[in-house]
Formats: sequence, structure tokens, C-alpha cells
Amino acid sequence: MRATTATVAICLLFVQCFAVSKDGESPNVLFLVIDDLRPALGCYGYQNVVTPNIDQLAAKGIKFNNAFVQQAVCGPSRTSFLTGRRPDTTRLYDFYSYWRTAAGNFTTLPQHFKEAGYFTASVGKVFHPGIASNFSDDAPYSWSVPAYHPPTQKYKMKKVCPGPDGQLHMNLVCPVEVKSQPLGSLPDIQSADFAVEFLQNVSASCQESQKQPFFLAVGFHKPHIPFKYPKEFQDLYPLSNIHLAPDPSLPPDLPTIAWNPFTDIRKREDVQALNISFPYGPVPRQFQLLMRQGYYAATSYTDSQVGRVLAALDEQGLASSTIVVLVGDHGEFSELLHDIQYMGYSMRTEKYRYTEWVTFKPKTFKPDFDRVAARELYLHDSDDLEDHNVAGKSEYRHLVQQLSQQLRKGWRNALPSE
Ligand SMILES: [Ca+2]
Repeated sequence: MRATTATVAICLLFVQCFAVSKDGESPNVLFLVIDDLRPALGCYGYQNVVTPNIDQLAAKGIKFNNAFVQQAVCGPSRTSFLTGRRPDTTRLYDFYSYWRTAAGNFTTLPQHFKEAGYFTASVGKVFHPGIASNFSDDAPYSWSVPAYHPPTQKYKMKKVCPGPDGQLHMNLVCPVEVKSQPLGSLPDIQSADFAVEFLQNVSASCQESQKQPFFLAVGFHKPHIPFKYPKEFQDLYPLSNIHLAPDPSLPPDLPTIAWNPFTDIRKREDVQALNISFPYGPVPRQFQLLMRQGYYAATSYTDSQVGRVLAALDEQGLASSTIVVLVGDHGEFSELLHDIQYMGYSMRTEKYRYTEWVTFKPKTFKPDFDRVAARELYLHDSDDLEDHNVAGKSEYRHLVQQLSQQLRKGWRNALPSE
């Protein structure tokens, strides 16, 4: 069964906006994008996760608690928030098309700044690379200069993780000694290096008379899999302090279409060696603990790189004239698919999450709401982890009908009345 899903993961967003310069000049923008960042951060109540830099940023700005991504896949999520349009408009649900040719010549956020006279630059993973951004990170429309990509990112699928056998492997869990890595670095360290240098150069040119404001986007690759990070961050999370997810088992009433068989991690050597049955697993509990440790360590590592960029902003005297935005593209693994036959549409209300899985015509990009393959309804008052799908229970029939009607009327119908 081939399916993809809309609107299931959380999108993080902080805006720090005290930056309006005295003489009416335009403030700079530092736009930080973090790949697969869940709200597992100190500032969202995860006291055991060490993220001091992001926490400090959140404390100084506006923190959003109910911001959701349009789709839990890098490409569509990024194209959506960078164009301000939903996947049904950008027609990107996977990684295989460029919105300007497939859907419409939509202006992007950096393009808007560029056309308003800003110097715009992209560092690391901002647009999804490849055809989704026309093999150019949407240059020249979005950026004043070609996008920078850290050279060490080319080792993403290489055997660089030391294993207990003394050999190097392509593992999912991959704490490393940085100086023994190829090129002696890691992608996010290189991206932070580049961003710091950018801010130093901006600061130097600001001494002169030409003051062009900048929009600097910095996209960090971690904590996206594999969990490759400087090994000292592992020391923050002794395994004895790591707990299993509160709901580690397959929910009994989950429609099969809503299950993700985590094929992306199955390619890794350490996961292959576990012989996890397809599609449901389970993953051995000891390895679940290692994955959670790896995710948190990779999150703290990313936080440290965010801290380096924010420190440079301070050191260069730019903090008071720069708006800082931090956003996660989504926080779940998801399947990438060529030929979508079903689409899941979700809505959230204060109390419920309701999803309809409907047949989808990939040629016309149209869902057929008359052909519902599965439904999910979760009652957040009693089930905030969404472990009990009650859509099929007769006592919720009327609620399902009501939410279904609301979903089909779409977001335009949900706009506040004037
Ligand atoms: Ca992602």
C-alpha cells in the first residue's frame, strides 16, 4: 500500500523580534532550520535534554506551542513553509518535482527579501536539495550568491562509524571522534563555521558606508538520521538515564495505512544486524534506548552549533539589529513515495486529531473524499500520545461525521469571521 500523510508532526518555531533599528533601517534576518527536530528540548519541558542555546533563544522570543508542519517529509514541508503554501498547492508530497514548473511560480520567503533589497544567502540544508529545488537551491530566485553546502555531507552514506569490531560501518547510531572523520569535520560544524565567517564579513563591511541588510538561512542536518555526532555529547545521556517511549508498542487500532515501516533506518548496518521483522518490528528494546540516546545527543550537538552562530551574532554587534527565527521541518520519519495512491488529511482541534485516508489521483493531484480507506480519531483529553484510535467505535460516530464535514470544507472555511 502506498500512502503519504499530511499534517502529523510538530513544527517548531521561535521568533526573536526586538530588532528594529533606531534610524528606521531594515533589520537583518537569521533563519535557522533544523532537520527532523522534535520539540524534545528543554524549553518544551524536556528537562533531561540539554539544549541551553535554543532554550535561551526561546526565553527571549516568542515560542509557538501549536505550530504544525503541513507534511512530515523534508521536501514538501520545506517547500511549504518557504513558499507559504500547502502541499496541495505546491503539488509536492515527496521529493520529485520543482514547484515553479510543477505548480506555480510562487515567491519564496528569501526571494521576497532579496527583491526588497536584502543580501540573501543559504548555508547547509534550507531548501530540500535535488529536483525539489531545481538542483540549485532555487537559485538565482532566492539567493544573492550560490548556496553553501558543507563538503563533509558527502560522507552521509559512507562507512565512517567505528564499531566494536574495530572496523568502520554505515551505522544509524554513530558517535565519532571529529578529528578522525574524513576532512576532520562534520557537516553542521562546517555550516556553523561558514555562517560565523559570513557574520564576521558582514560586520566588517558594515563599518563602511554601504549597509545592505541580510537574510541568512542556516540549515542544520542533525538530529536527522544517522545519529552521527561528536562522541562527547553521548556523555550527557548515560544509558541508565534513558527510558523507552511511554508507548513503545504498535497501537492496536492503528490503520495499516498509517504505519511507517521505517525503511530508511533499516538500510543501516547496525539496524540490519538486528533482523527486525518487516513491517512492524519490533525494534529490540536495548536498541530503542540507543536510538533515543543518539537522537538526544545529536540534538545537543546541533544546539551547540546554533549557539556558535548566535554567539557570533553577539560578538559582531549584530544581535540588536537581527531578527532570529528557528524552525524544525518536522519531527518524524516518513516514507518517500513516487506514486501516491492514498493521501492522509489531518486536522487538529483543541481536543481532537482527526485523519481521513482517501484515494488520491497523482496525475491531477486531487483527493477523492468519496473513497475513504481509513480514519483515525484521537481524544487528546485522555490520549495525548495518540495510542487509541477510536474512529471505528460506534459512540463516536456522530463526532466522526462532524469532524469529517469540517475537514472536507477545508481551511478556508475555518478562517475567523470578520
Ligand atoms: Ca526533515
